[in-house]
Order: sequence, then structure tokens, then C-alpha cells
Amino acid sequence: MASYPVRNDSRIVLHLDYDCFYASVFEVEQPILKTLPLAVQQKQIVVTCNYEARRRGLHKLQLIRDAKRICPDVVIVLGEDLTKFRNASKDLYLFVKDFVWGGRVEKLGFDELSLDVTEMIDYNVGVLNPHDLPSSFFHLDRTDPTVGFAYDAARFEGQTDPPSPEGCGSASSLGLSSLEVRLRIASHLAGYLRAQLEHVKGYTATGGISTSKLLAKLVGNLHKPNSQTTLLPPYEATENNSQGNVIQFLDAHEIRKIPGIGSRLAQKLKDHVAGDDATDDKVTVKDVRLFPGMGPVLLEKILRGPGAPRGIGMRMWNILHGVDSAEVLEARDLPTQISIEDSYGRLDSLDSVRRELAILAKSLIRRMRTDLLDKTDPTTPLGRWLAHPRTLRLSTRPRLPPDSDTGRTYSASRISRSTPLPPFVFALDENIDGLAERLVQEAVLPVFRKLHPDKAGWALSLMNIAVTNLVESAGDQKQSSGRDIGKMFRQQESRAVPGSRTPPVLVDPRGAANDLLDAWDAWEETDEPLPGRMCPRCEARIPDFAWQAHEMYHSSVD
Ligand code: TTP
Ligand code: MG
Repeated sequence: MASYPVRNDSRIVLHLDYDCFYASVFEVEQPILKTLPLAVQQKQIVVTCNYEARRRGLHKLQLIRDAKRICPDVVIVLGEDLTKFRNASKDLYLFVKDFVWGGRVEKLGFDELSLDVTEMIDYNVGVLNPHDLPSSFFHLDRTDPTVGFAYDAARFEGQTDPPSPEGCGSASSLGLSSLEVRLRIASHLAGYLRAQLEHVKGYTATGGISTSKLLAKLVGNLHKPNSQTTLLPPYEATENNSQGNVIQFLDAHEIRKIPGIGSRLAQKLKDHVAGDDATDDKVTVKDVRLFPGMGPVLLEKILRGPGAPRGIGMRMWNILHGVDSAEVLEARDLPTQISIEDSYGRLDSLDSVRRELAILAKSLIRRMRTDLLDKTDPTTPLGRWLAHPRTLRLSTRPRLPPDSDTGRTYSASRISRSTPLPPFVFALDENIDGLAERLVQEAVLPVFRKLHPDKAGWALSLMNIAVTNLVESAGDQKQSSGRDIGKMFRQQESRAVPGSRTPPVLVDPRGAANDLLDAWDAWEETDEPLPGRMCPRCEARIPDFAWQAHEMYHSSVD
């Protein structure tokens, strides 16, 4: 087959995924926990556990009851209040971003980062001494040549895929600016950043190094935990390596494991390639790529449908070949929206709806004050709004009647409606409770009535209120000054088990922002096969008891 044009000389991207993130947050607070099997509980579920617990047979999304049976001395901590995870996530993000020239660090969920380090790598290629690669010095600061670390540029740090024979390819035989040399240097930067995260902040992370967000994330998954992997060149077809390593690496992946290919797209591809009766078969990238007649035109035909972006065939064809042009988004100092939601057994009366909306509205205003206020200016002691959201959106999700065969209840999809956000919510001298009540009365309930014109019987299993359409206040574009960037996040998210008595949670808008329909899913499947039913978002099989938790984990705003 002809070589596919993989651009391999453009960006260098690192992907970092903190190991057992929620559990690590507790371990950092109380280091003694590191030596013990530790599980984080939300409702009756282990949402994550440390690697000591995993060695003893525990895994994510397991019933607490089972965890205790399998490992009676497991230490269980409560993880329903997300504040500490959110704070840790923000702190680690700012810590990492400080190292990266240009601040091109993107947060993917609470516990993953994508870093575009091209500029740093190319600068460091420029100062390499090709005659003495083992005594190289990585410059972390262009203006102060003493800031950095010593490293051996003749070898990769960590693992490579495929494994690289030690010392292969000297810089002189490859050319200093070859992709291999650039990735080698990047692997040392990844190793350095991971070591800093561990020694300064107490968190271990798993790393991936390649030329795009897609490839860096996927290759990082190969060696977990506390390790890193570089996708080794050649990326394009060569005489000796007929396909190139990108195709070889990607081809073996199940189609639904590719970030950017959500469940709906994956199902359509599977149906086409394997036929309708083979839904449980694993269809790989290779199966799709080499299917007779496959190409952008056929892909467009297969994937076309409501909601599918134009040109999806070409984009999918690119992804199947590892060509991902999505940029690492430059850190923004403001979120794109703030969204709070909670789920319920069944909300039916106006009183209960009003009460729960007031709780959500309080959280929303509190969150707006945390994320959108600049409190650094002593002349405005109450703070100054950095941005004003213009729109208020209410989403709800009704519960469907129980399935007549199984008796199980399922939820319908979300419905939502928007209205202008009343400006009184920005009053800083009024208390949050009062503002929230007024917001519910004057804005949220009228929208609710439009969404649900019937007087009762809504059987709501979820409500979400969000402020969107943020307009930054004049003079607050601090991006260019490089000072205040990243004080807030472009993406806010949470993965939590919802429930009427747990604090309402902030929601991840990744799904909405993603280029190729569904979100980048950070979720790794557990090693053990789980009973239960298939998640329509990521197609993981989720046990019934963990269903709510898992749904919430995705929690993207539809
Ligand atoms: P993951 O990245 O899936 O898991 P992890 O970081 O705990 O473990 P690993 O070392 O395998 O990467 O999820 C990140 C956090 O999100 C996790 O610590 C707990 C939380 N989470 C939920 O709240 N609900 C869920 O359903 C899952 C899977 C995770
Ligand atoms: Mg993780």
C-alpha cells in the first residue's frame, strides 16, 4: 500500500496521566496510606484504588462489599466531595504548565494533561553537541543557561514502542533534527517532568511521547503505572519498515479504543465491517482501514448522519492512519462554561424540583465566584468579574418507565433549554443563598416550565444548570502577558457518583467541545470482565450498581 502522508516533523506532544488519581490525593495528604491497600469510595462503589490494592485484587468500579471481602484490611476513604481532587488537579496543572514554553498545556479531565513541547525541544536540538550526546544539558530557560538538567541524548528515557535496541541510530547518522532525536530529547523532558511531579508534589504519572495528542495518549497507555513510552520512528513507510510504526501501532487497536471515535461512530464502523450480527466482535483499526473499498468517500457514507460533522470521512480516514491535527489547546484563563448537576431517584413534585434547583443554583453561583472572579486587586476587595456568562441553560433527564421484561429502569436522553442569564447574579455584595433563590424563581423555573409543560409526573433522574457563552471583560486578556494564565481552566469536569445528598458536581464539557463527536475518554477498562450492560458512550461493560457512577464519569453536556 502506498505510504500515507503522516506529518512527522511538526509538533512534539507529551501526554501525562496521573496514576490512581483520587487515591493519590489521599496518599499525598497522609503518606502512610501509600503502604496500605487504599480504596476511594463514592456511594457503595470503589471509584479507584491505589496499586497496592490492585495487587491484592481490587479494581475500579467494584462494590465496596466485594472489595472488603477480597481484601479485608483495605483502607476505605470517602471521595464524594470533589473539592480536594479539583484543587489537586489545578495545582498539578499549574505546576506542569510553568515548565512548558508558551504554556501549551491542555487539561483532559481531572487527571490527564497534554503538553505541546515543540518549542522547547527544537531549542534544545539547536544546542546539542553531536560529538558528545551522553553529556547533554536540557535547557528549561532560554534566558538562564544554568536552569535545566543533564541527560544522555544518545538514548531514550523510559520505554519505546516498538522496543528500541540500546544506542541505535547516532545523531550524526540520523541528522540532529530527525524525528528520532527530537523524540529522544522529549522523552527526557517527560522523565524530568514526571520526576518533578513525584518529588515536589508527590504524584506519579504515566507518560506518552509522540507527535500528536492522539498518539501520545495511546502510546502512554502501554506501560502503566509510573512509566513512560515513546512511539518510535519511523512514522512513515520506509524501505525497511514497509508500513511505518504509526500504522503498525494503531492497527492493533480496537476501533472503539481510539480517542475521538466515540461509541456511535465505532458502532457504525463495526456494523459495516463485521455485519450486524457481529456486534460483540472486536473490530480493529486494521479491519476498518483495509476493508475493501475503504477510503474517505466510503467513510463519509458510513458515518454520515444527524450530528456528524461535514468532512467526517476524511477526518476519520486521517485518524485511522494516526494523523491527528488537533492542536494542544493553549491554556485559557477562563472556563468555557460552568455546569453543575446532580442525579436523583425520581423527582416528581414542583416542591422537590424547586428545592433541588436552589441547591444547584447555590453551587453554581459559588463556582462562578471561584472561577470567574479576580480577587488579586486590592482596590476591589470583593473581586472583579473577569467574564460574564450570557446564557443560562437548564437540562433535565427523565427516567423511562421500567422495561416490561426485565423490570429495569433506564433514563432517556437529556433535554435542555436556555435563557439569558439575569445580570443580578453578578452582585457581589449580596449573599449567595438569596441570589440563588431569586435565580431559581425568576429564571430557572420559567425555563423548567417550558421544558416540562405538564404539571407533574416528570420522573426526573437528573438536573443540570449551566452558565455558558462567556464574554470576557475588557482588558482582561492576560494570555499574552503570560502571568495569570491558567488561574482557571478551560475545562471543568468531575467524575462522581451522583446522588441527591452528595454535593452537586461540576460537569465536563469535553463531549460538547470535541472535534469528532464523542469525548476523549480517559477511562481505562478494568482487567476483569464485568457483568452488566454496555455504556453507549464508551461501550465499556458496566456493572449495574456502578452505572450511575459511570454515567456521571462521562458527564458531558449533551
Ligand atoms: P482514571 O484515569 O480512569 O483512573 P485512575 O487515575 O484512578 O487510575 P489509573 O492509574 O488506572 O489511571 O480516572 C481518574 C479518576 O476519576 C479516578 O481516580 C477516580 C475518578 N473516576 C470516577 O469518579 N468514576 C469512574 O467511573 C471512574 C472510572 C473514575
Ligand atoms: Mg489516571
